[in-house]
Order: sequence, then structure tokens, then C-alpha cells
Amino acid sequence: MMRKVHFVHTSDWHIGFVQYGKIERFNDFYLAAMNTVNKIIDIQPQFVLHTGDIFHHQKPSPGAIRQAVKVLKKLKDNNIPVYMIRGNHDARNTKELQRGGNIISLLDDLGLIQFIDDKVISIDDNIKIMGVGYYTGKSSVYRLDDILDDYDPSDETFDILALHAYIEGQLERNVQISIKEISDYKVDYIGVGHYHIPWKKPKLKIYCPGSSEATSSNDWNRLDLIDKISIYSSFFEIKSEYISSWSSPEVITHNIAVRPKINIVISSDTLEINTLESEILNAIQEKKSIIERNGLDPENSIVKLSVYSEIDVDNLSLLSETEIKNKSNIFHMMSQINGKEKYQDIEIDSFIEQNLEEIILSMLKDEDDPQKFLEIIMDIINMFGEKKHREPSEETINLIINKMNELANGNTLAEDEMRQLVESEFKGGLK
Ligand SMILES: [Mn+2]
Repeated sequence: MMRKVHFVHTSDWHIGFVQYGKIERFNDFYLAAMNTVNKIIDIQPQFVLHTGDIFHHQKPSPGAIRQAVKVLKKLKDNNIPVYMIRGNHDARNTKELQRGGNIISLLDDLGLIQFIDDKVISIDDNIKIMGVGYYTGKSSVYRLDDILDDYDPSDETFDILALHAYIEGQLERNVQISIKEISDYKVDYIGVGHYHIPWKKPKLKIYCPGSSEATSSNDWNRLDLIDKISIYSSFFEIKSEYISSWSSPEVITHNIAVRPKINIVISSDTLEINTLESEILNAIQEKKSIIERNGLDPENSIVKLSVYSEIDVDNLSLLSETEIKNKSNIFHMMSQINGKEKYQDIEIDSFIEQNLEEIILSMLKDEDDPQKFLEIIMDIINMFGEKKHREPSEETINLIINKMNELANGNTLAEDEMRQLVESEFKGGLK
């Protein structure tokens, strides 16, 4: 009898993330996972490999847990087992395991998944999976080596290695496992989570399906963009068969429609605020009609707007982002509007009388280097503290947290840690 494997690889569902503080986004993450699972049920694989970050938080809300249970129960009811490893979001460290287990152990207890961290599991006579959950930095490689020491992949079994780590070639910084290191592992499929954009390296047998929804605008940079508009998330369907050995896996990408994300970059040389505003509104309108032509609802879009203008910064503050957002009727907008002069060059004392918050927001939006961003935050904290000027608004705090989340994706600062930092400094420390 011919031996075959047929499975699905999905990752990074991030259930429970209330992105931008909006309940619609909380629902989006659930829907994306549910739509993924519905499509998996149509495919009828032998099993599902989930490479981590099913939840956005280590301690997900009861609502998020219920969502995950509902989604996973659908697979269980259809007799499709799920093998899952630990991500950095849902079970960041192994501490919880010593204290009775983490949220993934709970899903395992409920019989919804099998938690395969630090284990080699035989699914049947044909298939083995080695699971290595998230470890900080290079310790992933050491952990991986430890586990592989006890295990010899064989030609007879289809061997899968499941990882939650950044692989060389995904991000410029934060390489946790190099191609050289990973190419030494003699397995048939290396399934990777953590990186949120679909990524395939067939020669090395490394496959990363990406997240089921975007947790940051970095995740929008997919290869299947339509005019810089991101409308899909993905999962992989994998097939291989044994003749005299296991054939190279055939990896089919399946797309799930998600809330549209639009990236707009405008360089304008006008010196008129009104003209600049129309240029922005027209650009948004143009993208919206493309979304409509693709059969999706453009009013539900998330827009990231980067404007490079010749208008000097003082005048540019007359351009209202709220007005642009309202006039263009979209779900959510993040904007970075750059004028002719940089605020960073102005002495703090000279702008303390101006609209402090607006200036701070511009500085933060400008900054893409996480370390510098943190430095600005610390400056702001000190500034508000020393001058006892006033407290930043809820909007500012949210913006800082959102922006920090965006920057932390691909860095080591966890969202919870940042939220704590911002909230304790602004709300507790400065009253
Ligand atoms: Mn993730």
C-alpha cells in the first residue's frame, strides 16, 4: 500500500487581541481563526500542525478562551487532531509549566489539542513531530540541539520539526536560527511560526504560513499584495508520499479573506494645506475603489498613511487627521505626517508652550527604531513628571501602546511589559 501524509500547517492566530482598542478587531482575530478552521475541515487533512501564538496573551481573557475553545472544538468534532507548540505570546516562558501548566496545557487537558513542546510525538507509523516552543534569542538553537540529540529522524518516517522562532532571511535583525544551523536537521518538513508573513524555502524544506490576521502593519508586507493592499491571510496544506523515500512536500497555500489593509505613501510638494488634504483623500479613495473591485467592503479598511510634505511643521499641524479619517470613511487610520522641519531639533523648553501632545505624537510616529522610541518615551515620562504640565490623554497613551506593540513585533519587549511600563509611569507615577 502506498504511504501518504496529508496535513495542514497554520500559525499565529493571536486570539484575544483587541487591536487599536477596538472590539471589531477582537472579533476579527476570532473570525480569521474560525474561517481558517472551516476551510481546513473542507480539506479533511489527517491532522493540523499549529506552530504557536494561538492566543495574543499569556493570560487570555475568558472571552478569548471561549473563542479558542469554539474554534478548536470544530476540528475535534470533525476528528481532525491538532498538534501545537508554545509561542512567545501565548506562553512566553516555561515558568508557568512548573506552576501547573500554561494556557496551552489547559487546551490539552480539555482534549482540544496535543501540546507537543519539547517532545517527539509519533502520530502513526508514518509520521513523527518534534515540537520546540519559543525560547528567547539563540537559546532556541540550544534547545533544539538538545531535543534532536535524543532523536534520529529516519528515512521510514515523515519527520516534522515544529518551531516558533525567527529564521535567517525573515527579518534583518533578530535572527534566532541561521540557515546553516537549520539545514543540518535531516527532517522532511520544518514548520515555523512567529514570523507573520507567509514564507517558503522549499530547498531547505522550511515553511512558515504566517499569522491568520495582522497584529502589526509589518505583517501587511505580503507577496500577494494588490496595489499595496493586503486582503488575505494564509495557511498551508502539505502532501507527500512514500515510494522509495518520502517525496519533497507539496505545499499548497490557501488564502483567507481578512479586513483590508491599505498602505499609502504620499510625497507632495504643495505648500497648501487644502491641496495636501485633497491629495491624501484622493489617494485613499483610489485604494478604496480597488478594494471594491476585488469584492470587499472598503469602509472596513485599515489605512496606514505616510505623508512626506514640503509644508513646514507648524502649518502642517492644521491638517487634521481626524478630519481625514472622517471624510474618507474608513475603519481605522494610522498616520505619519512629516513636514519640512524635524521636531527633534527644537529645544524641549521652546515647545512646552505649544501643543505639547501633538508634538510628542509626531515624534513618536516618526520613530521606527524601538530603542530610540523607548528613549523618547522615557524623555516624555520625565518631562511630564518634572514640569507637572498635565497628564497625557487616553488617546496619547493608547497611541503609545499601539505603536510600541507595532515596534515590539520582532523585538523582545512583550506587549504586557510595555503596557505596564506606560501605564505605571503615566497613570500611577505622575499624579
Ligand atoms: Mn505571533
